[in-house]
Amino acid sequence: MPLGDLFAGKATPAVENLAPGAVLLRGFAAGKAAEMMAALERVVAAAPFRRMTTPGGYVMSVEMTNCGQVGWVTDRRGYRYQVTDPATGKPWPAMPPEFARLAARAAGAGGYEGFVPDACLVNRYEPGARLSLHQDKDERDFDAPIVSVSLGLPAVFLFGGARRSDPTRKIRLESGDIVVWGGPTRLFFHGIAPVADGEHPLTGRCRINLTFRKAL
Ligand code: MD6
Ligand code: FE
Repeated sequence: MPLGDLFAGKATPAVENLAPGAVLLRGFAAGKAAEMMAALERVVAAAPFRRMTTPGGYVMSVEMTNCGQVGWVTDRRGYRYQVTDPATGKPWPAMPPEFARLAARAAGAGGYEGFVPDACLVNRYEPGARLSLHQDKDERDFDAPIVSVSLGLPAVFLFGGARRSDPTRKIRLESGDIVVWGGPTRLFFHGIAPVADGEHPLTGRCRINLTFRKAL
């Protein structure tokens, strides 16, 4: 199948290589954005957004929730994946099939066939919220990529290198953009600059990011 067919309604795929192992698929999720938001509403009804505390005692500006077999959490005891939502004591809601399908399709377009995520961390940014430079290293399997879907307000993705002190590139992410990130870049530092105020027809006054991982 031509790669272009993977992009619903688009003649030309916009695959942008960020670095060996990392690609930006502009607009890849645009045709599925409303469906994703509808599924997300059902997730959030069972596992509401909340602001978590870092091990250092800071309350994060980004609100988070999860779906899938395990969810990423942080508190004074550290960062980890766990089966239950600490806010409800119940297992995280199952990953909606449309989430898993989109993530697998995007991973394939980025060169990672057979991606089966078991965790989806959902980030919600109100204007001013940010995510400081970090590595995603709480997963057991660094061979699998991370697939990151942006919805709603745009943001500036800070894309660094293997060391915290490496220079960062600034990449504007719009609603429907997907970053697939693995291989040699899997442990690169990255973050999100403070989100600018605005209104988006899909989400209102916020940005939503879904990151799909193979954590187990
Ligand atoms: C965000 N994303 O876009 C935060 N991590 O809101 C991440 O932290 C991230 O986009 C690993 C791989 C891709 C990402
Ligand atoms: Fe991350």
